Amino acid sequence: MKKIKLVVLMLFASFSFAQAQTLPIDFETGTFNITNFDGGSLTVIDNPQSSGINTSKKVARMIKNAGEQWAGSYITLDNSIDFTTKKIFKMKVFSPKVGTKVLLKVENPSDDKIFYEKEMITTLANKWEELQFDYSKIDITNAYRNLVIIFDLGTKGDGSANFTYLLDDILLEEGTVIPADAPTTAAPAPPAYNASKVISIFSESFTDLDGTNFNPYWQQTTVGSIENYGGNKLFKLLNLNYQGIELAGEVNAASMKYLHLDVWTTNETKLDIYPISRTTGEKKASLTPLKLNQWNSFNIKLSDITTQGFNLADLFQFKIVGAGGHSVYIDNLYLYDDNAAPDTEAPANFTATLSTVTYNSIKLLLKASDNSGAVNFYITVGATTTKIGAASGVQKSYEFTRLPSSTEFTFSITAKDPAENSASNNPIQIVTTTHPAPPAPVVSSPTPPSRLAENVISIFSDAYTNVANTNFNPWWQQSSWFSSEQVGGNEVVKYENFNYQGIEIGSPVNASTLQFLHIDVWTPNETSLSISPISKTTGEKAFKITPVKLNEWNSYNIPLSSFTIQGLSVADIIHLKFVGSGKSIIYLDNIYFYKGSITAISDLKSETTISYYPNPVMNDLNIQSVTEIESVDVYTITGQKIKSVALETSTAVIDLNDITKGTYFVAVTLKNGTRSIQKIVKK
Ligand SMILES: [Ca+2]
Ligand SMILES: [Ca+2]
Ligand SMILES: [Ca+2]
Ligand SMILES: [Ca+2]
Repeated sequence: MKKIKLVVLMLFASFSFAQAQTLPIDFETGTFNITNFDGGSLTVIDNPQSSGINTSKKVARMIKNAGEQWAGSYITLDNSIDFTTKKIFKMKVFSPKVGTKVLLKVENPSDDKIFYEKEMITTLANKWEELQFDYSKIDITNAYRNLVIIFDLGTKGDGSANFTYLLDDILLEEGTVIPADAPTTAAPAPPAYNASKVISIFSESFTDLDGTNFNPYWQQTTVGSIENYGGNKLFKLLNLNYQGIELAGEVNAASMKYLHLDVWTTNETKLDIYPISRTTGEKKASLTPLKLNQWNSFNIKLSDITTQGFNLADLFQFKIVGAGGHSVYIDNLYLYDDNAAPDTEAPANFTATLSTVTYNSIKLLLKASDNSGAVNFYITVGATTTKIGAASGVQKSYEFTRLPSSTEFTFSITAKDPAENSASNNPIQIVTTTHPAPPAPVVSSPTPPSRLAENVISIFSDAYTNVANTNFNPWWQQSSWFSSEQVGGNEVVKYENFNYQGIEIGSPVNASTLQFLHIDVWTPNETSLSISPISKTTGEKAFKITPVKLNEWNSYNIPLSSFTIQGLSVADIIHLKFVGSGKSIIYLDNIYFYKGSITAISDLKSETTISYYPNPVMNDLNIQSVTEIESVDVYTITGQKIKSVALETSTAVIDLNDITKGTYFVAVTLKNGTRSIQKIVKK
């Protein structure tokens, strides 16, 4: 707004000094210290429009005459306004038209550069309405005494009925500003229910579940918030496309019959709510018809949802979906059973049995039936009790994981219905001992040879500089548990409960000038392991590194040609993926791409002097080396080892008579630890 110089104002001002005033101002008694400026004229008159929300006797009338577009008036109060706790201005206004701009400004009486202002717009024509001005951001270290009022700032008045406005009841309140689209009344009060017959998520009429997150970030455009308007809490969804609600844990709602919610909206055209179960996902319930500007109370029959295959016993989220861009207010979101009779019947047929035990997990099977439709199991082990919900008559399995090995556990299990009626055979005790832990590596993996920096790109190794910012445990929905451990003073990566695992390399790897992917693997129980580099452009290609020798380090040098021959580009490797047979343990170390012919300058001579002939080969393959050969292994193109010969000579003759025509890799391991791999063709 254009700044109004107090000095200028004084020239045009007319004064009517009298009794000083403080907030609230209702204009009923006394006179007011009013200053009009630049065409504004504020006078106290008998209420000419006694109706609606203002039937008081006296009001103030502002006539905006021809003058400046900022024409208005101010009231000088007795003292500075106290904004320490109350920061919402309210003022009743009667305007001849919808969309009248109403500016309420406070100013320091001696320095007009110190001010705060808010402008609101009328929503009614020729009716009293209360406007709210949010002063929550005002700098309360300043003093403000003048209350400035300007109607239709930016438009010059003409003194006509079109520029005549009434105002009254200027007051300051605590709380928050209630937006124009908010409910004008409270939602209908829910009936009273027995505690076991209601599960309340959001309502002041019941005890709500603890820990619900009403505004989780699910990439929505919605601005979700809990608002408190005049002591009534509402769940507000502004600019709604969709909104999630996350319960603190699984809720057993199997005994509930209805889902209730109250909805208020000024503009939403389509609204759906989805209960979400941990095991069976989401099911939709449409909220129709949706009437605008009034409370819509919905009671959704849960059997309509459960018959679609929805498990109410592990309800854990809700999703609310709108047409897009509208505002919705929700209150009284709860599940209930409309049968008022208290449940006095205890759960029957309660069984608890041991399912599977491993070195670190114990799985229990639980089952009971109850007339309510729901049963809760309480498993106490040591000082901890875990509550598990189930539907009546449905077997529930529960697994305790990450337990110490070779340890005895005593589980004391009780079954109760939601009304806390106890099964007659409570508690059932199960005593069991976890199995001994599988072997773990005690010696470090083989130390990789020193290599020139340009010949190696390392993902994980203590020997080379690794690619920065690699994520060894991205969430790819795997069952695997990741940890990093020290083995013989050397860091290794451990995946336990391993089914598959991704590694997201910190930046894309261009291995097109390199020849091998090296990896060291130690496992007590995995017998089928494949590794897949994943290229940004060409996807993933697998190579099976079998057989894995158990309880020792296995070193693999996988020719990159075994991936490129399948169509993989090694110029943009972004991830590595490992796939096992499930629930195994693997330790990985020294994961790197390298160029094999040069390990270091000093190794140049020895390695390049290994020769293979003839190639292509019919029967015998001759291998000659200047240093002693330890072993020769023959692999298929997919990495399956089909031949292994242990030697202690510098020449070898490998009989390839018995293998079928095709391409193979021959890996020579020298006594000095270096390894060379050659592609050969069998005719
Ligand atoms: Ca009044
Ligand atoms: Ca409420
Ligand atoms: Ca019962
Ligand atoms: Ca290491």
